[in-house]
Amino acid sequence: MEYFDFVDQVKYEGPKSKNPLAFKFYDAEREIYGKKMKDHLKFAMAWWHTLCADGTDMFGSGTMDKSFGQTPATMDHARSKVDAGFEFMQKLGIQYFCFHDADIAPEGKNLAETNKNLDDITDYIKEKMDETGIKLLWGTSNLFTKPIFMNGAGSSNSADVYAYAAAKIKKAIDCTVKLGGTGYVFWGGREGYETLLNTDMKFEQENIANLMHMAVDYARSIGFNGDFYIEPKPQEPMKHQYDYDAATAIQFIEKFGLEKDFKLNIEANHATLAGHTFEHELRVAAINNMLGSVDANQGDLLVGWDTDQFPTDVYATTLAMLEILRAGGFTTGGLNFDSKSRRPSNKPEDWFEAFIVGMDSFALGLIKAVAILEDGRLDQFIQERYASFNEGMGKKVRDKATNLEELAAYAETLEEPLDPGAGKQEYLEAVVNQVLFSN
Ligand code: XLS
Ligand code: CA
Ligand code: CA
Repeated sequence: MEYFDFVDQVKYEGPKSKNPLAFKFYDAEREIYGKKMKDHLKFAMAWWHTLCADGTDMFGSGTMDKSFGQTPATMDHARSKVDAGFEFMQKLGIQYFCFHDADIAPEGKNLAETNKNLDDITDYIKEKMDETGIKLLWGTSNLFTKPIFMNGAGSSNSADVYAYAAAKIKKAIDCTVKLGGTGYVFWGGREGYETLLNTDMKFEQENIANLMHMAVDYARSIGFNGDFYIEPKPQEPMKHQYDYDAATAIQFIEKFGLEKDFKLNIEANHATLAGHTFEHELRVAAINNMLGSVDANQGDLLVGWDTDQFPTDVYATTLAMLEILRAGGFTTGGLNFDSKSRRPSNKPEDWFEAFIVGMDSFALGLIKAVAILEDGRLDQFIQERYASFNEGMGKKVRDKATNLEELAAYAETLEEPLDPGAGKQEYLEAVVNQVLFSN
């Protein structure tokens, strides 16, 4: 059965095309900066937003029909989502997907039945993967929706809930390995707390880290050689999160000795919720060798919650791609559209158009980031800005070959006032605008 019969294959038609169901900038096979566009960008479809989310919000029920002709929460529905999902990815030329266990199969009456559903659906997904060549980017377990996780999963006060979470993680790792995934994500939505009055913070954090160590040991024992990722996010849904932003998550990873196996999955909207830019979070990850994968979306800067919009801001995608290129590009990771069409964008055409603008915005970001690197003025400015560390006392500092007494004696020989040099932010912003808009 064909679910999206209004479109055959979404093709690249170039910047002048007015066809809403064509790419204007994403030209998958185009070589740029040493690789094909599709290999730089490694786009992935998020199972949850694309095939499950129906537009429900705090104030209203669903606006989108995602039953795909079947009764929701049945195995027939799960299979029809697989069919619809693979048709969707093929028509858009998307080569990867990401999932939570709960997105792909309905819950059974107990763990054993749920696991059986997961076995059956992953058999079916695997068939489709073999048929189409589409691959799994990463898998994860949903440890936040069920009421038992109300106090957290790895950070739960209940040892039984902790064991249940471990069972879910074990099975989600099995599914990820079975489908050849290159990443496994921990997004700790409920791994935080509401009030310190009821919380042993130190114990909770140690328990989360232990669970991660056990997950690594198990996954390695069954042949997983991909990366684990922590996905930082502040506040939502818990008030205080243990994985607030990239710097906090890196501190956690290093404190608990997880750095050999873990990197970060950076999400644009989570960066802005933490009061950072997307490029800031990418840079913090990159300079710590922790840039693993990216959840590509954008938030609404006028509201304070996680709106998971499709990325359309080319300035932001350009600065993000600049960070990703400077870090050497993706290895195990990619760009997962953790994005949903707006609640009133409720027709299947809208879902295609949402992906098209997201993919085009990142393609433009890639093209413009390469242009910034080739232009060279930004890199050159930064090099010159720190040039005083290339000789004399500056070089001694760089080489860690001096001490406080020597620096103090040197400082007394300097003519005051000192001039550290202008930051020239406006000039640099003008350079970026020129690269963005000059052709
Ligand atoms: C929620 C997160 C979640 C993770 C995977 O805000 O973005 O969807 O990506 O659990
Ligand atoms: Ca995410
Ligand atoms: Ca999000």
